[in-house]
Amino acid sequence: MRRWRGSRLAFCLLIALAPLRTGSECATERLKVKQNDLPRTLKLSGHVGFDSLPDQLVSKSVQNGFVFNILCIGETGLGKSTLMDSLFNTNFESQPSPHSLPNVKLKAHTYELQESMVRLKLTICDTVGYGDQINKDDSFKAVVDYIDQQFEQFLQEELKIKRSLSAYHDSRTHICLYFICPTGHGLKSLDLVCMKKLDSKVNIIPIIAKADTISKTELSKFKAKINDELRNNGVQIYQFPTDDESVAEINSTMNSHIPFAVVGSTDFVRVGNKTVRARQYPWGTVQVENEAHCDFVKLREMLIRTNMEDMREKTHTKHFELYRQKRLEQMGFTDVDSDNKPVSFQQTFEAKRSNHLAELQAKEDEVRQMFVVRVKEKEAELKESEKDLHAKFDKLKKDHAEEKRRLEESRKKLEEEFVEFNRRKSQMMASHTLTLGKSKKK
Ligand SMILES: Nc1nc2c(ncn2[C@@H]2O[C@H](COP(=O)(O)OP(=O)(O)OP(=O)(O)O)[C@@H](O)[C@H]2O)c(=O)[nH]1
Ligand SMILES: [Mg+2]
Repeated sequence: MRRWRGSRLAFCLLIALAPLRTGSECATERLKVKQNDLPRTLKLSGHVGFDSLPDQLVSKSVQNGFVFNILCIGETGLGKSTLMDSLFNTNFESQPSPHSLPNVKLKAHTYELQESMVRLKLTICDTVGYGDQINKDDSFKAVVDYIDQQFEQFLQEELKIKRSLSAYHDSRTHICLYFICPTGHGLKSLDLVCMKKLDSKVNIIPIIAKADTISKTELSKFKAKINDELRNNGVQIYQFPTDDESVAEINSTMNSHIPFAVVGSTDFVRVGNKTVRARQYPWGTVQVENEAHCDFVKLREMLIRTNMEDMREKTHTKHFELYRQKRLEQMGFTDVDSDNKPVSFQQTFEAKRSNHLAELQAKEDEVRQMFVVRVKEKEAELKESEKDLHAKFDKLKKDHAEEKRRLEESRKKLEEEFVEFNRRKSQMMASHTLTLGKSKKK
């Protein structure tokens, strides 16, 4: 069950309840909790009952169930699925990925788990094809996009007028387990680039996968090297919180064990009179839950038993808050104006709205202006073609008249020639008759 953060919770409850109380009706004295004031212990004449608030919260939370989302990033075959099976002591029946994918994809599966009375909706998201490409420059992009997509979905739900956040399946990534290849030589550039891109978006816990393949002395040097490289490259990894005294000591000890060197297995071996999850080799057995063999128990303790709620809380208050801030700024919302004076959401909205309307009006004017210009251009074009047509028509008319005149002239000429011909013909005929008459007389 949840741990209650005693004094902080009491303080919050007192603040939350203060406005609900009215002086005269109340048997207890009025609560005035100011900043830096210590909460007053009430002198009650009888039992009021708000000390049951924590129980009410627990019962409501248990009723609603919990959501936890894990993102496993690691090269193909590094033991991601086996570790998840080992952590939740079940078999998620995952399929191995091929090595030949052209790019990285993310595959998420949601499972409903129950332990005692507590229900957990667990989503495990796996990278598929991570580290398999020759050019790994863009390998981190699919992961960044996935995380942003989950934030965006939540933000869109939050921004709705009718929100249903209680029924909404929150798929934001609460923890990213980054599986490091047990090379003993430090981090690969892909590891550093990816973790650097993600550290402001998600809680990262780096883990050394298949830690049974590395010797004890090599392992401590490897851990130190990884931590140096993370520090030198400014990669912020998740730190278990130390502000709650009930877990401060264990958490600060565990922070010094990061990156956890883990071993996973789906096999069970009989050791003494117990059956344990283990990997068996010709020379011996590596027990997953044996703290002398690996850090699996430490990881499970930190991830599931002690800090699950902190990871959920940090995802909302730190990473989502940052995403939300950036997105709202992108949308043009701000808390202060150019003179650093506070502006309300409504003012920003009104300003944006009138800006938007002015932009729309300007666009409309521009389109109208463009339309008028186009119409004028078209009109001028039409007038020009009309003029051309008229000119063409006049020319054709002229040509036609000229042709007609020429034909008329030729006709007249022909007629004259015909008349002349006829005249000559009759002349000829007359002279021929005269000649014949004379010869007969002889
Ligand atoms: N030596 C060793 N082998 C392991 C460990 N964990 C898993 N394996 C083995 O590594 C192989 C791949 O394990 P998976 O859990 O399928 O790895 P994965 O990262 O989920 O693989 P993909 O999903 O295909 O990318 C299997 O043969 C496992 O038995 C480990 O801690 N140590
Ligand atoms: Mg797998």
